[in-house]
Amino acid sequence: MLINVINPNTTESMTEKIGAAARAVAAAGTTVRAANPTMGPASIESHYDEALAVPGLLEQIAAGEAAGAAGHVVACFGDPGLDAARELARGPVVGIAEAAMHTASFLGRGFSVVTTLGRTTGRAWELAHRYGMTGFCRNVRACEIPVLDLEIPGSNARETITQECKRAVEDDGADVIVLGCAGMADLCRSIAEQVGVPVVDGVAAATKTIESLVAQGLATSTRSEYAPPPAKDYSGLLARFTVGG
Ligand code: 2AL
Repeated sequence: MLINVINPNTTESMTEKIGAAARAVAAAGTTVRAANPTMGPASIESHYDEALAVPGLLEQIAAGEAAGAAGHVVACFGDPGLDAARELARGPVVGIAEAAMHTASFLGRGFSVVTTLGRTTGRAWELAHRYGMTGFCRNVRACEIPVLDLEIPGSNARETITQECKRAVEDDGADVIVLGCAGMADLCRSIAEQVGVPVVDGVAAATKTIESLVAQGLATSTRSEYAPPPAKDYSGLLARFTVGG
């Protein structure tokens, strides 16, 4: 099966990291297409970034569909464009925040999210509410690390994030840690070793969730809200997003 794993920002080094995290857990028969948009923000850490990342993300959903993808992963912790992606795709679409939170809920009574900037914590809480996870989500903690700092070799991001995870265990009573950014995927194992509780990377969790849904023959319901969008013209810079043209 082909899984389309989309980094919705345009930073290729992060896309490579995300692809490696997905391939590390993928089954023998799974091929991962790791891609990012050619237009949009270099990282997603504001509502403005998130809104403007969505058109490029939807183009990559369409490209994955054309390549025959059985399912899609939206690999940004704000789960941007998830509903729109579900309207476009035939197979299932899973966001890394929803996959990570659900996976964490299987592993303990409560989890804390450890993320990048404080300004992204409101979105993470909003997603916890949406996914029915407030009974499990003990806290959302920020490290005040900008997303692109995770791409700087030799930065002290790993140490800062590890310390925040330790505080989450001690101060929040978290049984499980959820990493709050796709750019943290490569740090998951080493942080888990140092923190001593399960640490969930959403890229791995979402990739395995897609494999599971596809293996069960399950795809998004098209009964109502997630039916394909109605045909209509789009104009100006968005003319190529015209539906049914
Ligand atoms: C993210 C993420 O996963 N990718 C990105 O560009 N921003 N999330 C975050 N909380 O900063």
